[in-house]
Amino acid sequence: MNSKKWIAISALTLLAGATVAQDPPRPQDPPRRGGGQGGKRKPPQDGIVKPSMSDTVHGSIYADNWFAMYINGKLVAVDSIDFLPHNVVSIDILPEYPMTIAVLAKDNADPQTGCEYGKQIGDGGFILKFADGTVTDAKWKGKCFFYGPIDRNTADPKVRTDPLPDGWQAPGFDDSAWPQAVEYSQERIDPKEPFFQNDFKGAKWIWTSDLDLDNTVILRCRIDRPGWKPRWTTKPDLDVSGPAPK
Ligand SMILES: [Ca+2]
Ligand SMILES: [Ca+2]
Repeated sequence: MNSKKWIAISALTLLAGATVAQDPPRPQDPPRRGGGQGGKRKPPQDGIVKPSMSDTVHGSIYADNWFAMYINGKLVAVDSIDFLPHNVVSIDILPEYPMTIAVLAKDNADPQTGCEYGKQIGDGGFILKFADGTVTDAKWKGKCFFYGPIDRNTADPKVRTDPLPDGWQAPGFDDSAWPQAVEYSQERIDPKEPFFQNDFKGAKWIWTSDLDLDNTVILRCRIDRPGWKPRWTTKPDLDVSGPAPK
């Protein structure tokens, strides 16, 4: 065998070996489990029914200027831009009813003076719409915890602050003595462009009674769906109440 022929045969042998090596017996693909979307939904295994995206509800929120939102006592959304530009926060939630929504909302205001840009008085505003029909309106409760400048006195500004009550985020918190939220017109709020690019139809702008001087407010609402039961049977096992353990 001349050397050229030997090289050709060796190359063929290597190729054949490579072909065999690339084609090992394959285990069968594991069956899909749970309630994933796409294809036929398999029957529940071991009585476990997992929620899917079709069980979730989309929501849009716009705050002038910032908010943090709790649902059924859990933190679910924080406005990712604290001041400017004004933005819409879009979220997906897995609803469970009765659903208590508790929002901490803040106008841009200096904690010492209640003013912004030095000596100016800014105004607040909050609006929310969920695809399950939940909207902000005067049925919500609202209370102010940071007010000022008192008497609109920007020359010698004074403010009044009250500590947030313990458990204000919780479903069981008693807000029965709180005033109703106050609705404001879109003209009064003057929302910026992102508002018009999202669906807020049917929702009202709300705040507490003084849109200018009430700088930090809590807004709360409970949504009831009598007879509602979750389609899914799984419960979270993880603890998301604080930062991950070190
Ligand atoms: Ca203000
Ligand atoms: Ca503002």
